[in-house]
Amino acid sequence: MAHSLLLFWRNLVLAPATMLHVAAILLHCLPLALGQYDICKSWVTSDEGPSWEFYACQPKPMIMKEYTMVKVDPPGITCGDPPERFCTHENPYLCSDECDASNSDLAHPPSLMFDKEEEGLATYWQSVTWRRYPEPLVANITLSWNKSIELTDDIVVTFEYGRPTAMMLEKSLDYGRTWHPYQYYADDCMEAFGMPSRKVRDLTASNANRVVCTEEYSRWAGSKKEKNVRFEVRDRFSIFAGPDLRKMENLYTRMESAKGLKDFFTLTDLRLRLLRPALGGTYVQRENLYKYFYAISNFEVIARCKCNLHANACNFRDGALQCECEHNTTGQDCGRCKKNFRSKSWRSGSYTPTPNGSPNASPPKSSSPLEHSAVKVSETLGKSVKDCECYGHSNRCSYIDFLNVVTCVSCKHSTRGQHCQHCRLGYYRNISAELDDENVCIECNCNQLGSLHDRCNETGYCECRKGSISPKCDDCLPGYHWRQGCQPNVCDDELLICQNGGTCHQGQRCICPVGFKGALCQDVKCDSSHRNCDSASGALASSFFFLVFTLTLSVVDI
Ligand SMILES: *[C@@H]1O[C@H](CO)[C@@H](O)[C@H](O)[C@H]1NC(C)=O
Ligand SMILES: *[C@@H]1O[C@H](CO)[C@@H](O)[C@H](O)[C@H]1NC(C)=O
Ligand SMILES: *[C@@H]1O[C@H](CO)[C@@H](O)[C@H](O)[C@H]1NC(C)=O
Ligand SMILES: *[C@@H]1O[C@H](CO)[C@@H](O)[C@H](O)[C@H]1NC(C)=O
Ligand SMILES: *[C@@H]1O[C@H](CO)[C@@H](O)[C@H](O)[C@H]1NC(C)=O
Ligand SMILES: [Ca+2]
Repeated sequence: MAHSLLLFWRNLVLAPATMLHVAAILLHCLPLALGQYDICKSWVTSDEGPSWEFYACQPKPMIMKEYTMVKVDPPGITCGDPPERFCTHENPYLCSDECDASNSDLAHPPSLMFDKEEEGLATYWQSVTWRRYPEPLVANITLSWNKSIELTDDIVVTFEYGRPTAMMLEKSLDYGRTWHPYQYYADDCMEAFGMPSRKVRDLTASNANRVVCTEEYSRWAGSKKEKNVRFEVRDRFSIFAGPDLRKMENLYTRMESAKGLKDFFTLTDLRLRLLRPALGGTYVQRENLYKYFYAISNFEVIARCKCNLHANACNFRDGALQCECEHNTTGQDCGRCKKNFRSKSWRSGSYTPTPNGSPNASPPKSSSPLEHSAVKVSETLGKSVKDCECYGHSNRCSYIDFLNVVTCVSCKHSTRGQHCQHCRLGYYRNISAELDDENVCIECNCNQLGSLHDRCNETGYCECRKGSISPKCDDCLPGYHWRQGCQPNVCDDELLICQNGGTCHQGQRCICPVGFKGALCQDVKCDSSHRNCDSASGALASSFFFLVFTLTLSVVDI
């Protein structure tokens, strides 16, 4: 068998001298074919004794219609309530068929899209007829798995009584919160969606995840002959894996480097938007609307649970599909490290290197209390690690395992960054100095009172508070004076002039002559020796207004 051969070869590598006492036990009795990624680990014996060997792994494809929740919109779109007659394009004047939701023999509920089809007897969901023409007859069929799944084969929707002349497939990656077009279908793509018609099998490596409109599944061919509408997963796979999908490792390698490609086949929900039913000809016959409706007998979705290459089994538990996670990972998609494992170090398993990939298991938490940040794995003298380039501002590097990078630690001379190549906050780059110069970073020196914070831009300019100006924000704009930062002037020589002979002191206040007060010395001061000054000034003011009033009146008179 393939798996025993492979294990034999592994042991050969592990223990070339003593392979005679080799014993290999497979935990999972699945055939381990090259590049199938269907076992997570195996128990191997070598010179050092028996131990587990771990591999990247994924569950087998499943018939996903068995696990889906379905919702059909709008309410009342399913036929039979009230009971309704319908006919077919083949027999347009023999409208004796009936849909009746209250009679199990004549009902066509949504569940009939997902049952097992018995030979020769199709069971199907059916919509109401187009009795409200010309209002469009539209329906949404939404399939939800409450789990990320990865398509492994074509989606095939089987229509009885003719395929729609316009529809689209949408998908969601976030449990139905957002939706994205997946494929458009029409007998005339340009007319229905303003898109050119394409065939998926004409796509190439550079546009394998393009969303297209196709006319292949919408033309009228007699309702009995061509019933299926496809979302072509295999055609897209074969761009990389070759015809017959023999070189799946090429596809997997490609998915490893192009995340968009992998995500293209991943979804949590699907929505079929039926936009116009089969017409059976070019025009809608308004006098016989009983022959226009949708009927779907099967909705086939073959996919595997997305388990991030950390599980080879996926089971229906607690109302949802769940990955049976290995490699010390957990979660519905094995998207986290188990408790007591360093969760920051979680990584998806990878298909590469072929044939068995890398498990990228979650490493155990170190017992040292300093280690819980999961940052430092190894610390070495700068010169001894090839990638430890710090431009002379440090001679030590750390390896951050979850990012897989080497980074300088304790950068001196006010530098920071993976290679100490940036200036710390509050410093800016000295353009006349090289990166390895001690003077490469200059302090911003922003005036604390005049600036918003102590950071500056690349030319050393600080960000000033209202009223302050200059590179360090230590000067004031006209109309402001410095007093613990720039304050708006109370008086000046232009607009806020001190009156009645007062003088402006540093923009802060008017120094008023005896007998006057107010911010601009505009008021007469009243003291005990001027008893009547309030009423006097009051009288003065009223006579002034009287004067203005009479002047205005006389202007009006003229
Ligand atoms: C079908 O779903 C789309 C969004 O995907 C929505 O805009 C539209 O209103 C829905 N139609 C019906 C009939 O519910
Ligand atoms: C979806 O799955 C989660 C956990 O896997 C479960 O807690 C939740 O109840 C499920 N939601 C529905 C609507 O079934
Ligand atoms: C998971 O953790 C257990 C216990 O610490 C350890 O024995 C095992 O090797 C770990 N598995 C992997 C794949 O790291
Ligand atoms: C900028 O670098 C040059 C060259 O090392 C140095 O002479 C100069 O003093 C530096 N400027 C500041 C403001 O530190
Ligand atoms: C820095 O800020 C000053 C003042 O706002 C501006 O004139 C200068 O162009 C800025 N320099 C850069 C590199 O953004
Ligand atoms: Ca069926």
